[in-house]
Amino acid sequence: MDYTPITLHYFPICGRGEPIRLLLEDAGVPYTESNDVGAFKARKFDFAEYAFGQLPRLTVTPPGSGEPTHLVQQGAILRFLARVAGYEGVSGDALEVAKADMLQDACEDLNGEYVRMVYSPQHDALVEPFVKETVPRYLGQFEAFFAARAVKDGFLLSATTPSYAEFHLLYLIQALALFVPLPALLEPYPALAAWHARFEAREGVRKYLESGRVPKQKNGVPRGCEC
Ligand SMILES: N[C@@H](CCC(=O)N[C@@H](CS)C(=O)NCC(=O)O)C(=O)O
Repeated sequence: MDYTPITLHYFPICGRGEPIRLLLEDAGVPYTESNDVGAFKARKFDFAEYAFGQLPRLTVTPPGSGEPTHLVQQGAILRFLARVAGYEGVSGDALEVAKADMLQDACEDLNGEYVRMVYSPQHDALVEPFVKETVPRYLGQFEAFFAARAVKDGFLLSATTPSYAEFHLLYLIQALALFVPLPALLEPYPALAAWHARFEAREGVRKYLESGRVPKQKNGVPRGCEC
């Protein structure tokens, strides 16, 4: 990949940084990470550095220029990496790519519901409906989405390589598992469970998950903590 050196700027948690880390790790792309929250807070209104005042940010170096470029917005960063690291499926057909975009937007909807629950001061009252209604609704949809597209042995767009959106879903399953532990979380969803097992067995993903480098906290609140 020609855009090195690459730096991921994010909080020292999983959150929106984790799908990006997972894709970089799966691709074997070297990157460094900066968790300098102080620098972000001091400069977040510098729109040349943080176009929309938020993290994650991926700083990449276009080939031949030597001038770093700052990319923001999780979905845009993932799509950029998909293009340059070969995660757009076999055909690159617009309708095929749209399947990944559909999954990404559905993941974004689930992430919105998850984040509202986990960060809410009313969290204790929101957990039960989240677990009993929200989680089965989304996971049932993902199951049908995968089953209808014959994601039997491989991934959404390819037998061998996940789409960028599947890294988002992988992270969300890890986050949901804080509330409904695996394997029970995926037991009612055989296509999703098989996909998840295949995904976690991928060499780069497995090495990363076993590396001790995965942030201890899923989110920026104690209930998003695994320890
Ligand atoms: N739409 C943005 C949302 C980014 C976002 O919500 N960032 C949060 C952390 S996950 C943030 O930077 N919060 C600190 C702040 O807004 O000052 C994306 O997808 O990247």
